[in-house]
Amino acid sequence: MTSFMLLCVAAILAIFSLPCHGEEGKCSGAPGIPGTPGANGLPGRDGRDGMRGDPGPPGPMGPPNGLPGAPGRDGLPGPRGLQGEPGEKGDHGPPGPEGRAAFLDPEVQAELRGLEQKIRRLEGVLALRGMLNKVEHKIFATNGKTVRFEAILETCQLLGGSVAKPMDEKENDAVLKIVKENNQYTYLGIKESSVPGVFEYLNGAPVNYTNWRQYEPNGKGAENCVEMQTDGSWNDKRCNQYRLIICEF
Ligand SMILES: [Ca+2]
Repeated sequence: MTSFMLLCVAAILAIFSLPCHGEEGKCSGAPGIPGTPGANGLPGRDGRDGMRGDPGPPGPMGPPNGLPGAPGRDGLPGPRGLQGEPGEKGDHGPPGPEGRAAFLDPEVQAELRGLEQKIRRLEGVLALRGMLNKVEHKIFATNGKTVRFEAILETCQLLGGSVAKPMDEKENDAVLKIVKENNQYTYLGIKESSVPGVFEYLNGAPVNYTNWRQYEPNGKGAENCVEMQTDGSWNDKRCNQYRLIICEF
């Protein structure tokens, strides 16, 4: 043992007597022997939660007669159906804003003046040809044809007028002018009533103006129509003669 201790001392001395190689002549000691490892420390705190994992596989089917599961999610929308029947008509909407009165509208007024002028020109052209004669609010017109009474009635009605029936001297003169210009007698819109010798308008109203020729009417139920002759006088006459068509509008 003594020799071992001596060896140790010799070793330590040898270590101390090693020449120094450090800078500025300082010597550093030799590294010591590492100590023994310490005991384990206390466990650390829990870390943060990890990311949510994938859903697991569906579980096994439950036993029969089990409770029904919750309803599934709605499916995709189906194809568009056929158009339904039209619904009932709705109520009237509220009235629109009030318009401007026609007599205050300069555009409407200008249009009316233009139309009046055009109509007046056309009337002038027709009057010149002996086809039309105007008296106050009535217009008497002919197409120059001669037909039986029934055909005159039909023609005038078809055109939206009626057989000429002068209701005063002015109107009688207006019809007469056309009769003279065409040199043809005409039938008037007057017929014998169920009482022979008593005449009335075609709608059954009593005549309020007449211009019978002397000794007329003389048919006593045999001459049911009334003609105007070229002097403007009236004569009861059978209805099957050809007479000038004169309508009033
Ligand atoms: Ca007669």
